[in-house]
Amino acid sequence: MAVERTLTILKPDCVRKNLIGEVTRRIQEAGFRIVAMKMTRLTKDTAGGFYAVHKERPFFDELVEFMSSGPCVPMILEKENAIKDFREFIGATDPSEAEEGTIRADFADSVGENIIHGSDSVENGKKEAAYFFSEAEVVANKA
Ligand code: RTP
Ligand code: MG
Repeated sequence: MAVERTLTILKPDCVRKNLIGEVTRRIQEAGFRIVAMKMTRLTKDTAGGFYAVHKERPFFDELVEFMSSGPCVPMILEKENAIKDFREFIGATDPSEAEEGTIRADFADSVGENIIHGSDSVENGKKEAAYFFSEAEVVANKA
């Protein structure tokens, strides 16, 4: 299996609930290597740009409002089969449908406020990683 990178965001509800440590611990325990990480607060423009694919969806404004409501923690993670494995690890978008033991099943309150993001394809993972991190900020790229 190929080594892939995925972009995750510990969303503002994860930060507000003081779950940065617990979720990061689980990410590492599951074998994902953190190769870039920062804390930042998205503006409405940055949040809207990140989720631009959902621009026409009825929940878009709510999503932008939520994602810009407080600090969040984007990370680039590396692992064999990272994209699919991470989506399984975080669970379904709606926490009531997420498998037991997944991040969203354990910590998320609703489909709108669901703790964590995971890229849905290798290609989108690359775009999303570049949206948050410069090449120099990716530690695995440094000598
Ligand atoms: P994400 O992109 O954040 O990893 O989530 P996802 O792939 O599981 O779900 P996606 O369809 O890409 O939706 C992006 C985010 O929009 C919010 N959402 N709200 N109120 C709603 O019905 C609704 N549907 C989606 C969630 O925060 C979701 O993670
Ligand atoms: Mg998505």
